[in-house]
Amino acid sequence: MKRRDALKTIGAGAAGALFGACAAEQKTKPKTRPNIIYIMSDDHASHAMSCYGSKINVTPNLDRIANEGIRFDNCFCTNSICAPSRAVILTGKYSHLNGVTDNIREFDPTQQTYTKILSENGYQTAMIGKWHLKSDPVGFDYWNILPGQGHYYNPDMIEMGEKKRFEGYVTDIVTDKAIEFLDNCDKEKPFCLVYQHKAPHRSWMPGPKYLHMYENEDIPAPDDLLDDYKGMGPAAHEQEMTIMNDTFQAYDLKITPPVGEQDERMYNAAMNRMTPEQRADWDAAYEPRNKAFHEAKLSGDDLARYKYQRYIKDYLRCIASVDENVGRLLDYLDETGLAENTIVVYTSDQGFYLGDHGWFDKRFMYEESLRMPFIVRFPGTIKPGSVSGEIAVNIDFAPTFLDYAGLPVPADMQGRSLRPILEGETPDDWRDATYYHYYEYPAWHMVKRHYGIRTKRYKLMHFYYNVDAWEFYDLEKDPGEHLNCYDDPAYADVVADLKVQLAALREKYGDSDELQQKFLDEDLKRNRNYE
Ligand code: SGN
Ligand code: CA
Repeated sequence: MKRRDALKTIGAGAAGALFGACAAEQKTKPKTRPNIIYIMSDDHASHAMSCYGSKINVTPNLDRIANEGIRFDNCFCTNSICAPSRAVILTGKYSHLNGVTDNIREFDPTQQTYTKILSENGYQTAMIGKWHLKSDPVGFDYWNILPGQGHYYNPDMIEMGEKKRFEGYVTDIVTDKAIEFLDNCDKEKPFCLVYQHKAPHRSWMPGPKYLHMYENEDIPAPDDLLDDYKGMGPAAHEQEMTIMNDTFQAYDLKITPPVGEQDERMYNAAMNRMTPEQRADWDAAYEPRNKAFHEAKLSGDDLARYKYQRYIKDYLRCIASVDENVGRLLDYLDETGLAENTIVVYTSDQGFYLGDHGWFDKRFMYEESLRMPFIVRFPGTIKPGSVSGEIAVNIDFAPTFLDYAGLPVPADMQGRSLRPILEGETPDDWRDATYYHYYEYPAWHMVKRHYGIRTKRYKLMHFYYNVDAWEFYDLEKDPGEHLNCYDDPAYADVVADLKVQLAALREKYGDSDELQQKFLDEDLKRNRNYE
């Protein structure tokens, strides 16, 4: 007999006794619902994590999560940019439905989010670190956020509406606050902690401990660092995100003096936050490098290779702090015994270019920025060392957390719980393709508006607005996406089939030409202020 039927037959009095027994059991074993710690960094590409086979750095603490849990090799975002990805994750819905298509639109805080649902159902919820959704966080019992993009040194934080400045390095401070929350939370109730780093976002300012890391080393560069985009479409040619031409010399690469008014202003704004001691340590690291640079008088490809080194070393130094601090949090969970009943996730809001195609930044549906790192640990439930190649999407995160909290997934969330995959059983009807749509153009880096489909093997994209260009890549033969085969007759059938699948996905998720035109019209009317 099912439990529900048993309750019917034994009558109200007996049922009351049964529930009483449950309550008594609850007292001795109060917490069966798991805690959730959602760790997200900003712009951390999976090819800069050793558990994903990085050729350029090691991340021993992040690797602990993957080794003791599961690593997803095909986790993708739906719109590779910061605020949009965060809005998708909170709502479980695509940008065209949650309203945050770009970094300019504000998140409507009245809409449903998974943390609101958890909070309404007995979870203590907290949001600490980078938020970036303009409106104040809602659905969190406690929040303490970095305003906007946040600062690396001596950051301001807004704690439940009150702004304060903290001395130190942002990654350390955000972790201190996360651990403080864990220390102070009610041990009788489950919690969901959303702990989000600013690093390694531009302008890649390393913390004091890592200023000299990689000093006398050369970091391997990707083969296509000097890409000429010959086999690619117009959008790849017309972007503004090459390390060579689109980084600011002082602000990004720390090569002084600044070049131009904007570089000077942004560099000074970042540097002027430092204390004299922090500044002295910084100068001791960068001044000798800059002296050598000016003496070397590099140009052409040599200059591009040099700029890559300056860029990637600072990016990786920022990641070293993230890795160290996540390790500190994992140690805390071990020491307090919390590790056992806590789901720990590590991801990034999107991927990033690490000199691939000569680029930094993200936005494109090409692999490096489409892919998100996604690793999850839940002792006793997820088999250590698991790896999944299934297509996971950031719309799935909210349903997954609700599922583990024992709550129904609202029908209007568009993702699906990853729980069966986490536990080693992929449902037969799991998706075999994902849909993508990027909107922020014209804007920083000038990546044209586009949407597309990615299956396990192929990718088809359509760039629109001031261009009408299709690109198709066979990822098995061309994983680096250098040869657009859209017009290759050998792929005509595959392309035709992908177009049908793409139309079906647009329909399924409620996207359309009319809707994208509506967003475009609104965007063009707005006085754009890039953020
Ligand atoms: C800033 C950066 C851009 C970056 C956007 C969005 N410029 O505007 O390079 O693309 O953030 O990044 S900066 O010179 O001000 O650093 S996102 O991760 O927030 O989407
Ligand atoms: Ca980001």
